[in-house]
Amino acid sequence: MARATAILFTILAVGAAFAQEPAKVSTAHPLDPLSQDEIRATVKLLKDEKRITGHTIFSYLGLLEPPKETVLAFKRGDTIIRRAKIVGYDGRERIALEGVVNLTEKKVESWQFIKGAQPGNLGGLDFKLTERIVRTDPRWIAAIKKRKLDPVDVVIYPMPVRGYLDRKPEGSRYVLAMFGLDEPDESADIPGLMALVDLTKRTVEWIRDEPGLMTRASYEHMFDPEKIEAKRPALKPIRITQPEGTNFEIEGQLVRWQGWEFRIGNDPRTGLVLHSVAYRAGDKLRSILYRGSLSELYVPYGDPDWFMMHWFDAGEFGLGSQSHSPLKPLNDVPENATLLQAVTHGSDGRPRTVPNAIAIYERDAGILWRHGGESRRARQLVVQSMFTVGNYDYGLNWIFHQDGVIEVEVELTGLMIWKAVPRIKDSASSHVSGRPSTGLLVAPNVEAPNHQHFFSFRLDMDVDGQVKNALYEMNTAAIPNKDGNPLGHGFAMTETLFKTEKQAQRQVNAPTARSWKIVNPSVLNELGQPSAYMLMPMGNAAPYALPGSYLAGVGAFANHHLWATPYRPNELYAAGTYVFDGEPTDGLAKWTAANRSIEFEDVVIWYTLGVTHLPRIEEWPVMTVHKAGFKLMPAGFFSRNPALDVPETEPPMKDK
Ligand SMILES: [Cu+2]
Repeated sequence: MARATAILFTILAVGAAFAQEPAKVSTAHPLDPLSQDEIRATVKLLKDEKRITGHTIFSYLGLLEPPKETVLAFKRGDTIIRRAKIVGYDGRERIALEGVVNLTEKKVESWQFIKGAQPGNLGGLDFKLTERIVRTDPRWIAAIKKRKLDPVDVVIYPMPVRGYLDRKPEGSRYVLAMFGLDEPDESADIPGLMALVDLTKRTVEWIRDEPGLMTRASYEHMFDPEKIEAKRPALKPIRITQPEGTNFEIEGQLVRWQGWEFRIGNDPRTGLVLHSVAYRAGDKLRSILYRGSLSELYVPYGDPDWFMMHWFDAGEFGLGSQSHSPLKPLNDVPENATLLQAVTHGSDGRPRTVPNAIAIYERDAGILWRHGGESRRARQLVVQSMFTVGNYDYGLNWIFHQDGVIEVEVELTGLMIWKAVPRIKDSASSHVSGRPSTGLLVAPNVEAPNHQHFFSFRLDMDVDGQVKNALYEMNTAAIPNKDGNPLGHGFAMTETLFKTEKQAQRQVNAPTARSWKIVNPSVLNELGQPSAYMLMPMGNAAPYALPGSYLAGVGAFANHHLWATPYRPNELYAAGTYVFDGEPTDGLAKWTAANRSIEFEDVVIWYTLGVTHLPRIEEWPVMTVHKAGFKLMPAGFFSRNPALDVPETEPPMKDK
């Protein structure tokens, strides 16, 4: 079993909103993340009112964003009502709770216990509890001794059940416990042995004890920062400095650059959030994206023996709280980066500061445009953050271009999870035999299994205004001969309006150059075309969980690349609020069952970006970064190339 899994469950909860600059009334905004003081005040109020006890674990403690109308109507200096949203778990009563605290009026506005719901992001609770329950179970002790092992040497890996169980008593929190050895120099899985643990009743419900050959894998070939030798001579430096200063301005959470204006936020669950993304043309600020964020990150594994190995990294491990990883200057980010800290919460409800949590920097981006001898150099603005979730590291970058393009990029790096296998070499024929492969041997006795990563992005598009956006699909195909294409070379693009949620559940399709467009028909450009932004897919992947399988249900959002919903402020997480036990109470599949209208509504689009990861030996013992992403591109928003006015790059002043 994967050693990294233990890390997943033992990560100390650190907490992420950005630290506010010294309080200036003028820059305060309703979308500012909660400050340290606000987090403290929330918990103090809950304690004073005896709503929480020492057994309360905070799964989520962050800003409850004000209603959209309030934000849109906000003017500097207006009174701001601040609210905190809480999702927690009472570790003694073992029940989920949800609440809202009005920090301005110092009162609890709502408080309820959610029977049957199982929050994630509980710090080490599941791990610690599983340890205690399993280690005292006589059946488990007997099974270990039967294998001539000492229970003290055995490590326990609790895995979420993810809907694997046909039925379970309502309210019980379950984990599947797997077992292994973790010695200083080697590691092993204990195949055939598994326990289903009821954390609520604190019992081992069953033990599965089947024969299996234990294989040991040496740590010799594993990633170990201590053993990395820098054998190459250090490279002569490339200096990336901006002696005349940056071209962007930061004011509180507001960033301005090359016509772009947006606010930086942070969600304890989904990490970096961009708010109110707009483009300034003269004195007119044109809205594009009201709110853009990740909504879930789902990682299913393809090894049939590892039926429990699937993760929901946002809902379970808090990308903006316990998984938020500080950026390392000069390595994660270039020399000219501005680094911001973030404030978030720990599972104990205390505020935590993540240093260097978000980087903002300009970078050279090659040629912007060119014809003949006339050309311009492109500059981009990158907003970067990283998350470490167990064995994996993810980058999330929002990249602003000078031509109105917003690029969303994810970076995948870190360590591949691995399992111990008997073989120490692969034969050359294994690549030509047609034998299906569910993983790759990456070191003697070490196999990295096939898996996938599905990022769901929630994009609340407000193209030139909040309401009456419409979603179209564009497909390109050959024109039939009979339709005026007698020579057979003609092709045409067709736009299709989606009127309902179900019509808008779509897949990428390279042969028809499929893309989607969010159109505001009430705003026209100089040529009479409606203002629009298109979502341009790049690479993508489809999930392999068979229809009807337990995993296809819990990972339903990955079944479509595109979803669309009418804006609802509380519909934030594609896989649902409660992903831990695979029985979400909400999420895209459930909301869209109502098949609501999305025609000329305040449309929210959801894009599933998938990566099918078939391990390569060159990704061992640590993966070089793999990038994936998509673009939001203006398509009628402007009346010509908006980057036409970018000036030619001149030599720096001192070189003249
Ligand atoms: Cu991967």
